[in-house]
Amino acid sequence: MADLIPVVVPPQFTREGNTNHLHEHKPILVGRPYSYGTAGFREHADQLPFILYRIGYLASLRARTTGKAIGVMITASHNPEQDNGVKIIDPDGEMLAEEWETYATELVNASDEEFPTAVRALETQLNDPPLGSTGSIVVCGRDTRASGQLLTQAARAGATLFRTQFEDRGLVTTPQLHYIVYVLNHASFGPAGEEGYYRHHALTFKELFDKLSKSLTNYTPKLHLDCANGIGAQKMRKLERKLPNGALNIHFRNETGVLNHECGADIVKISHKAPAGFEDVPVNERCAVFDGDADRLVYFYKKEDGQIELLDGDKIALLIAKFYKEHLSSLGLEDECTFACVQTAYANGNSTRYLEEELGITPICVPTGVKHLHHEAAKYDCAIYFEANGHGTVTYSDRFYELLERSDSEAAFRLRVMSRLINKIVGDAMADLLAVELILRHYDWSVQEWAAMYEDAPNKQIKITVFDRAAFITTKDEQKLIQPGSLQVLIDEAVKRRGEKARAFVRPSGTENIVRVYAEAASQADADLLAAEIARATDDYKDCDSDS
Ligand code: 16G
Ligand code: MG
Repeated sequence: MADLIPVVVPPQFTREGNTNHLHEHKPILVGRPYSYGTAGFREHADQLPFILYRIGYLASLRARTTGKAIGVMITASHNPEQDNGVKIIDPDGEMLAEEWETYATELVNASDEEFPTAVRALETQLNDPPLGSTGSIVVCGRDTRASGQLLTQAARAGATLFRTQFEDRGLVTTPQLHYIVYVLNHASFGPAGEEGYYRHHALTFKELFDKLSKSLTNYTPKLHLDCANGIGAQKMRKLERKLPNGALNIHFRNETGVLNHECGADIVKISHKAPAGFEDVPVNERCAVFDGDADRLVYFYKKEDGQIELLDGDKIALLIAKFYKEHLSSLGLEDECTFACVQTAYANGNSTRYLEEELGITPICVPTGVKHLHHEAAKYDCAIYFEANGHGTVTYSDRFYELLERSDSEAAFRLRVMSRLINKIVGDAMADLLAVELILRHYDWSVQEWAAMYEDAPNKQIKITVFDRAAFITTKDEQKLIQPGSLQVLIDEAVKRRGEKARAFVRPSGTENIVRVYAEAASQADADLLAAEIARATDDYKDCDSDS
């Protein structure tokens, strides 16, 4: 039997209460067990030091097991400034493998007394991966939240418990850390580190930009960018400086105020309103919006009537899908190359219809959360995946790239460069923005022409706090409830009453103890009424318990 490794757990990191790095004792306020959800662990920052310590350790174990670089990203994305969170990035730049999510949940929920035993059990189960194996390293990054520094120290303490190398990369966007980890493990992909990220994206952008026509009638390089007062502001400025002169004229907004406060992709998508700080932006001008860690992108423009026209993740997906589909057709690669567009239940019904009817692409619907979309997309030679909320990218196989390399046509060149530009590792607001801008330039389209691809079906979302979200179980595509079955009957009846164009579903959130209601209908008034009716019905089930 493998030797047991002695574990010394610093007393400051406990389940019942912990002392932070300032030696203040903090009781753990969360009554429920912690769980590694779709976005890792997310809590009020005060709750997180002991979690970071344990996750730092788990990341080092993952690094030792794989002999590779593993990422630890400290962010709570679009949540308020006082929250924070952590997720682990696997060697291919992907989200943590599912069985390791279970280990993470177990380790974090172990009491102080149980923790050393849990660690030993895990080490034994994994055949005691060697200490300090070549290549194994934990690379940590954080967004601009004030708590990030303290939490990095906690991650370092956990990661170095068994002498694993730990590197603090400081302030980075979430996709930048994914890129850094990927390149550390795949040196041939591109230039390393944060500087390498800028070089790779700026050079690739220039390659395509140089080939596109400069005599444009409808596209203009002027763009207003809402940075959500987050990390995207400083990083996009760095990238912009490296772009060819005149390629983009970005007016940066919301760079240094309170993170995500009345701005950012989440608020614009959900409220359908322009972010704060955009009062003086003229109507019809193109505006783009990042979220707090710059892995989500949506666009909008202000209309004469004071409303905004939102171009969300679905519109971005369809713009990119159109570009890819047309290029693949012109190269005669439609049969040879498997191609798909992956969406979730939140994709607007009219985007799905446009994909099928206008572009001839059968959409694939998977559960919410980037990892589900990414895993599905990876099954194809080339796939575009986007959530309506703005997370998404294009993935492609080595074979796809080889097929393109066989041709020296302009179309093959454009697809090759576009594929390298978009961050195939993970959805990336900065890379997606560059891709969208080049595609608009290619078509010489104004933002209005892009918006006119299809009109969004009116829709409404409502959230309902429940006792136990695990009591709500859906089918795989999340469009129907399996449990409570009687609630699904009510939903079906309500949808039927609102006519042919109506659609609605209820699903438990993967990030909060709530369920979400989504409704679409022929008019906004109908969508609002349908959502309200289903919300009322759902409310009657809010005390359901998954055990009963
Ligand atoms: C997380 C997911 C996002 C998903 C959202 C859904 C990642 C990186 N993020 O933010 O993809 O749309 O959760 O939240 O996977 P919900 O389950 O609360 O609706
Ligand atoms: Mg985010």
